[in-house]
Amino acid sequence: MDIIANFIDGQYQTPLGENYLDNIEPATGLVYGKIPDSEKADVELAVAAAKKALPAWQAMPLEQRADMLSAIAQEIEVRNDELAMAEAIDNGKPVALARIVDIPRAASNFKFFAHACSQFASESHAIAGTAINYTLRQPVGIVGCISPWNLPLYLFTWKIAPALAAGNCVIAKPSEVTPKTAALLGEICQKAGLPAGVLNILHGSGAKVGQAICQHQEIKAISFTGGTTTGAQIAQLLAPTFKKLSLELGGKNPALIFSDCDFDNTVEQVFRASFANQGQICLCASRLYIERPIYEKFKQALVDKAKALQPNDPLLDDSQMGALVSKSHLEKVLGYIELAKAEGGKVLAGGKQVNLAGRCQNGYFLQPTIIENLDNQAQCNQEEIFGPVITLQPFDTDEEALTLANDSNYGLAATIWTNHLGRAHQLAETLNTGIVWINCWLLRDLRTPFGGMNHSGLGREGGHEAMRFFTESKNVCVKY
Ligand code: TXE
Repeated sequence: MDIIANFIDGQYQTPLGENYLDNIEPATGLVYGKIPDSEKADVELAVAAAKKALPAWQAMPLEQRADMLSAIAQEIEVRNDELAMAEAIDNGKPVALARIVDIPRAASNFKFFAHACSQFASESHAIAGTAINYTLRQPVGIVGCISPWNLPLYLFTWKIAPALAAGNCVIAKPSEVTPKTAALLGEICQKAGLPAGVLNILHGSGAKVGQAICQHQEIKAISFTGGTTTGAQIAQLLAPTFKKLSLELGGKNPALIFSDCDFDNTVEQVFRASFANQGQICLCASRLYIERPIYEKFKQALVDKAKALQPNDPLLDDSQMGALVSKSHLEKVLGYIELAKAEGGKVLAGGKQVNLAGRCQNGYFLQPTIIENLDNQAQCNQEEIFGPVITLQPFDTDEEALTLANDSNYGLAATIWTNHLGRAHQLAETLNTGIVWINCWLLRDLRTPFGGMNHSGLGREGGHEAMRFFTESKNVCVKY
């Protein structure tokens, strides 16, 4: 049995209440570990450690702080295979995907912000002949980072790295569904020489330890990625405290596919955008709008590919589609497929749970699923399913495509597939999403603003946006 501990003050520590939650392997449905069911008292310990560490961390020369973040990145790279295997066991994602995407990206997050902190600058504003203003950007202090289960180490480090780079001490909580790689990050920080208390990692449920982190008076900012409903709860909880809050929430992302697209490449890329990580990425395409002249051909190409993609044991090197993260999540996604049928949808491919033989016979596997014939207002076109399920709709004009795409409460990411330059730029300008990809998907430059509008969140992560979030700006005005 794999028993995880909290990482507080540079040491692994058992939860004060000695309570644990089960950790289940999605590919087998079996309990394979225990994780701390931490509570308020554990948060107090972590905050005390962070408070003690804060003055020295803030006073540390920038170059030395950057070197430590680089050392963490290097150690993640050294342990790539081990971390990828841990991620695949914990999350159900294909180990090959974790090896080339999740873990390298976690290392890049630390590498990127090790450099970003040395490039981060603030402004000055002169009042000619009278005065000069300069802006100081100072660390917030102790901050909380709360992350979800879909890209466990990748999203955990996407928050922690800029928070540390900006000179904060961090109390971080990974999802209780996928805690394993976050737990290993403690060892990595020890090896890299990160001072005790600078990063503290607490495990447990959102309702208990997550909420206690949000409510702690000495934690001055919360960076959260997860469901929209949870985001709304946290926003409500924090409103009277005026804490800084960054929310990266769900999406219901449109893909606009035009007749003049590069057909084969678009099929390939849109398929990946739909089903990568079993469709459990907030950026995945889920509503596909296809221009009528190529609708049937494009649909058929997607259906053929979906039928050829079989979920398999994620620990096998050649597995391209693993298990959904949990039984309850699988049931939720299956529920949406039933709802789609009830709403008049036609299932063109997939739609069923897959029972594999052998060790994975009780795993949470689902066929890649394609549905057509649903109205844009159908629940399955308006609510985030967060699984390997996409819907298809034809359109006739650019205006119609835009109207359909923008007809959503969410506003995270959109993709446009066309060779018409003017159309692509014009649509990019008018789509109500925080991110637009043209003829590509998930091509990431860590300097760019990352996040969504409306129900997809509040604020932006990435590059200097993240450094600004994790600092307080103070203007100093000097009269001549
Ligand atoms: O998210 P939760 P879950 C979406 C997706 C998915 C849904 C639920 O639709 O089906 O969210 O996923 C912690 N105070 N996304 O259940 O519950 C929790 O412990 C403080 C989109 O994982 O929002 C975990 O660490 N913390 C998404 C984190 O919040 C709380 C990626 C996320 O949990 C808390 C994943 C509380 N009251 C899911 N309640 C994306 N956009 O990337 C929970 N938590």
